[in-house]
Amino acid sequence: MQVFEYPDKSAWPALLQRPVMDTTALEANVGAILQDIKQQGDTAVRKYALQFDKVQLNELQVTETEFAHATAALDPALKQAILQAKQNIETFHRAQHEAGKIIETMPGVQCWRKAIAIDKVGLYIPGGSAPLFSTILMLGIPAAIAGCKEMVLCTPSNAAGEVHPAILFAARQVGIDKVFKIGGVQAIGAMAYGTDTVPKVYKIFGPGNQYVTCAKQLINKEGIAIDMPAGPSEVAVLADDSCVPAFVAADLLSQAEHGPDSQVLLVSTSMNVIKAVQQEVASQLAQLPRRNIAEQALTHSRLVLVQDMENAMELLNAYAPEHLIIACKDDITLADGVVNAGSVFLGNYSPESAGDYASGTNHTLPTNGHARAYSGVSLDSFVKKVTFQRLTKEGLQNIGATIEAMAAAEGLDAHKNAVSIRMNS
Ligand code: HSO
Ligand code: ZN
Repeated sequence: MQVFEYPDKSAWPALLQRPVMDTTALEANVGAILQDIKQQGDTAVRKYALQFDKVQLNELQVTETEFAHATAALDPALKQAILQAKQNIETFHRAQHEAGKIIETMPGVQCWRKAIAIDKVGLYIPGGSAPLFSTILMLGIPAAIAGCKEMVLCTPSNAAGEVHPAILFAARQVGIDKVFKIGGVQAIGAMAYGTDTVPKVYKIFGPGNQYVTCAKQLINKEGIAIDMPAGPSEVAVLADDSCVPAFVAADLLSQAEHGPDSQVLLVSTSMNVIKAVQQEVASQLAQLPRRNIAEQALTHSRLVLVQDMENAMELLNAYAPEHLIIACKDDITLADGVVNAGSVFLGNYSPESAGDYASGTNHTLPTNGHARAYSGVSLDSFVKKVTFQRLTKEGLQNIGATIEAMAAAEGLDAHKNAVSIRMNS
């Protein structure tokens, strides 16, 4: 990990740069696969499963028997953990529900807003090295609370055509029963366009590799909504002398183990802290089964020594991390200074892992600096807010002249007439 001592502001942009992911080179290939799925449906889905995932899929949809086997096969302690996490995530997301209040802006002019669930949503859960069943909770729970009528889940199977039991168990727990053994670009295409087996959805959620990300961007251009622009995972830690270097190191490594392109950043006012964390990272890394991945991520990770906390917060707001851990004695006061971050973890006892799995907050968060303008997934991501209004005759009399004046000034006489005709009736 590279150390930067008191970097000048002019050096910040280079220091805060993310590993670049340019999907333009992929677009032609990914676009061709999507076209094929659009035209050939399930036939194309099977063809690409064989070509890319080396799996011959007869039945695309997971059967009841498979769900039952998964539940029976899963370790009871893991089931219990999933249920506990589910409960906390439900509690936190249920509280995000807003009652649509009727607002009377002028006498007789009532306006209100109602959150209505997106009818059909699709969730994508990647295969690969870690079966991210926790992401099913993070997406499926708010979708269920919002009241989405159709929830579809696509995830690749292994070469034997099996899906990880924890994925099936988690899906069942959140009320998803349509699970398809489809991965990659094919999955995004199948959910975007619909096939004979896979229902078409209106919004697609979930992480994925660069091909999946590119596919999501392409179908988004065709009018299907997506959760957010995705990029590699990242964490920034702000630590002072009150931190426990072993804890900080563990947090940095927990994010580094996600993928070789993950990025971790430590910002501190103390060189002692930086040195101690460095040492801890080295010794903890040696013990990790995924040390190869974490090691690669650490090559583009940074340790930054800054003058003071003000400087630190300015730097971190400029970086806009997906996760921000504040391991400082004034963590609560410092939190007031956070402007750009996806999710913030305060104090020495709030590891990112808590939010990744079970405290209740959502782990689908804006990466790549998008935290400057985007929020993470929440109940809001699964609803549309529809506005309603009802004007009484008196209400229209009260507001009519205002509308007529504005419509006339815009030269839109038909608009003006729609009011005048009523006022004069
Ligand atoms: N840290 C990831 C979420 C996750 N962690 C899932 C473990 N499982 C999001 O950046
Ligand atoms: Zn994680």
